Amino acid sequence: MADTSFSPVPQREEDPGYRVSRRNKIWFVLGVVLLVLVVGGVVVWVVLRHMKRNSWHGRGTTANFSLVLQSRCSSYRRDPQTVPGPVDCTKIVEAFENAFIFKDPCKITEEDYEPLLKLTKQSIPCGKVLLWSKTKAMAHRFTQQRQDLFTLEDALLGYLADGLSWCGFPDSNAMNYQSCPTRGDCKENPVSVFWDVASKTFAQGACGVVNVLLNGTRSNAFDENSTFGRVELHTLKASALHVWLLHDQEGEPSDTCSGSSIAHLESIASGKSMTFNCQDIKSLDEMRV
Ligand code: N1C
Repeated sequence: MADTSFSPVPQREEDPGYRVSRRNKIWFVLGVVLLVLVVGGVVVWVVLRHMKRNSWHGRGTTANFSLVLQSRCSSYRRDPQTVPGPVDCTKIVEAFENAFIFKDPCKITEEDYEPLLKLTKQSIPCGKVLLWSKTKAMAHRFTQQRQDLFTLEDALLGYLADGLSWCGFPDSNAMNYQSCPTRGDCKENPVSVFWDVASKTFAQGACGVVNVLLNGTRSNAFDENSTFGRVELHTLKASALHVWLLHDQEGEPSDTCSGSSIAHLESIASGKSMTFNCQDIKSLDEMRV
């Protein structure tokens, strides 16, 4: 017969050893729950951050953005007489970056670029501005040959930014190299606001006859929604507008100086008391500026 006198049924609640081990168990479970919550939180944070970096539909910031700006700034060689005072490239790069670093890439304002605009102020001589719309490569080819003429990209401000992409984050000083917002994502994105304010400033400074190279292979050579139609035309304070409408060497033109889109452009120019002229051309050699 088993002797039960030396193995009493344990008095669970009263046994101090039992109480300690139960408390330990509770602490252990709480610890595990806390750990799971912390690890889960970190994972969710990393995933959300990654999604946020990749959530826009445009190209991410150009690699080595600051270095590219710095080297473009120091290699800028156009008539130095157009730039008032010495150019401080370190300050210019800093002002460019401060316009979008640590900011929501959908809430950029023209004021954000104000310091950069001040540092890159440039006065182009009267009659020497060439605007363009849907003819970027041709316009640049032309001003390569004619160093006295300036597109926005021949001015320091446009030269710095041409072809680049940039944006940041509201809560960090990093640049987003994965993706940046397009106009479709949000209108107030760093790149769109930049080109709008740069184009506005450039057009405001133009005087005398302003030339614009438009694309005659498009059905609407003058497009009211383009930067030229939406921003530049309305800010011009010049005395005259000369349109060069470039066509293909062969084939029928899609739009001409006598077409309705140019007539519309003429009516806007006349409303601003600007003399208006339009010339159909088949080659840049015909441009007599
Ligand atoms: O919308 P657009 O042309 O009519 O803009 C061209 C017009 C030019 O006269 C320039 O002064 O506006 C200025 N401008 C630039 O200089 C420029 N460089 C690069 C406007 N946009 C510029 N970009 C980029 O090309 C920018 O991303 C913008 O959205 C396009 C506009 O090109 P477009 O439609 O052919």
